[in-house]
Amino acid sequence: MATKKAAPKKPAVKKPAAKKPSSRSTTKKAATRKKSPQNQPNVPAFSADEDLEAYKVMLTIRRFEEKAGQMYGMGLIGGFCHLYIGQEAVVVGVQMASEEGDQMITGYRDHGHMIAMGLDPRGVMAELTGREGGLSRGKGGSMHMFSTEKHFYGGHGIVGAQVSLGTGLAFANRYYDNGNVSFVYFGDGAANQGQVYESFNMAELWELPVVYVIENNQYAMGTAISRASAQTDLSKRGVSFNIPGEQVDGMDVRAVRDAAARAAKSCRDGNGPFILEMNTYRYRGHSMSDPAKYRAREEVNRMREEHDPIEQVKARLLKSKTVNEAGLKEIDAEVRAIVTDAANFAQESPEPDASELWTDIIEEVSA
Ligand SMILES: Cc1ncc(C[n+]2csc(CCOP(=O)(O)OP(=O)(O)O)c2C)c(N)n1
Ligand SMILES: [Mg+2]
Repeated sequence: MATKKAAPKKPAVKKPAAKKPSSRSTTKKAATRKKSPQNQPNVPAFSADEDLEAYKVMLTIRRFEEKAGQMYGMGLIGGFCHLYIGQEAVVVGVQMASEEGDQMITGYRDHGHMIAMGLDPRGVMAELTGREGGLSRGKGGSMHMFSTEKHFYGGHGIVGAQVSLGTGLAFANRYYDNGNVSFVYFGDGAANQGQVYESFNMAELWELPVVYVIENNQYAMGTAISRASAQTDLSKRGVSFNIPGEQVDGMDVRAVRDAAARAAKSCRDGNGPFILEMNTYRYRGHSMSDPAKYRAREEVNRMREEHDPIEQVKARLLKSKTVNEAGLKEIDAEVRAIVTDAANFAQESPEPDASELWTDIIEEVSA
């Protein structure tokens, strides 16, 4: 299920004349680039259709993840499995602000990103079960899925690795002057990785069209951000590189789309990178093997009860009478059918043939 695009195929904004990264621009933008205000108080409203679309995609991600959790418990999924439950508004809001051709790259908590980008839930679930019908033909698993066709570049198990790779995607966009933006997602823990800052430096120096989306879910495995980070305002992490940053309520899909749209426009206007710190929360443990004993149950319950991204949209839909309770039940049934179908497909698809052990290892390039 694809999130409806908010904008036409290509950006209408006029881009500056092509300038290759190697041109060593000496124009400094810092003086002309205004620092964005923190925590936008006035979040632009969604239309009823936008709320409905956001609701359906977020619900699909949540139900998909719940199903993946169950299947893991039944032994149908092996290895690592990191669920995205609680963080749905981040990827759905960003996707609503993105345009055709924009790339996304993230870490291992990646199932929701693929569903939001319109990849078939069957392919995602079959990858989790390690079957031939999976997006990486059953050889990647939960953390290593790609679809270059849909501009999704993974799926990475090494914390922070996607940041330099995603900056490379932005380098290509700049080099080819194709108007595309690279959305690079990483966590609060990854934000302390050295390569993130090497990437920031190059991205600003070469004015690369990259939006760094920091999904601050407050924990890196069992470590709370305040225990691991000297600077917990992650929107400020680009200050010494002159990269503007903004803190965003990552539980409100409207705030996410608004911030992502402004950041992407800034990139397309030729202003270089942008940092968005999405304040969000994961309800489940770090991975399926984490009992999450490092935080109080009340903390999780409070987030679920007071800030749940899906409940917020649901309340708006009911208030505006866009749907009634019966309509919501219908949507839920529709979404459950998609997820059940994906789960069945993932169990019926055969395991990869043993000969597949020898394929996709080395890319043969003819001279
Ligand atoms: C280079 C590297 N170091 C350590 C790990 C082990 N590790 C896996 S996830 C993780 C925590 C990352 O937390 P965060 O960036 O906040 O992402 P989240 O899991 O919260 O989405 C760590 C330390 C790893 N995979 N790669
Ligand atoms: Mg985290």
